[in-house]
Amino acid sequence: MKKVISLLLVLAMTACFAFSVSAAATNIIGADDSGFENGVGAWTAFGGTVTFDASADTFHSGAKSLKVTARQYAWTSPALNVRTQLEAGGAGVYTGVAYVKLVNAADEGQTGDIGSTRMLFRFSSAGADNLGIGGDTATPLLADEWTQLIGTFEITQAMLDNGNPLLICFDNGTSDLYIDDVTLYEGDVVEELSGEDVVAPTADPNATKAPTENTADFSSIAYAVAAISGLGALVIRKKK
Ligand SMILES: [Ca+2]
Repeated sequence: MKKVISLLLVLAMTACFAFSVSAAATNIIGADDSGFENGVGAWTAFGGTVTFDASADTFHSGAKSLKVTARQYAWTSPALNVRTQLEAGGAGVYTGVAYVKLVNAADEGQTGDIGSTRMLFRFSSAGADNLGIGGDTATPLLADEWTQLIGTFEITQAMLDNGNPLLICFDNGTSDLYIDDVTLYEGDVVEELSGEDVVAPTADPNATKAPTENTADFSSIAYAVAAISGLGALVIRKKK
């Protein structure tokens, strides 16, 4: 009987251990597009003219981040079309993470258009389906710390069906920004990743793309400011 109890205890402990170890969340954005170690990747300008390039000035991980300057409007920013990844994952909840830092300390302490930067997932060329994650007027960005923007948003089948670009971009304010480690996950992994030092996967060292300066507009998409519906938005400061 003792042996049976011992065996049951071992089995129970094994089961507890198995359940306590969950698979790490998998970033579905490519390494080059997440970490900017080999240039700007597939990011293009959206909503006006903007200059951006991989920069070694500062970084959240690796050796470079994306430096964004000369933003024409508050909504003008580099944008990454993640339609392919979202179509593959299907309708449902996703979690987005990015790290943002102000280039100029003079922009600190301001709220509204300069102080707040959302990681905005923009789905419609008419601006009707925008989901905002992260920064708000109560949490202005800083120049000496990376701020983690993290939150969930829900992709509907209608968004997948309408054929419009599904863009990640950064909204609000014309301040210059550093951006790094932009990552995207299927499901709600906010609890798992909040406060964690989320970094981009290691880029393929053989995929050497020359850094390029991109000042082109993102096609001719008409932009209209529309209602933002943020879901589970969180902003976390990280010293770096
Ligand atoms: Ca980086």
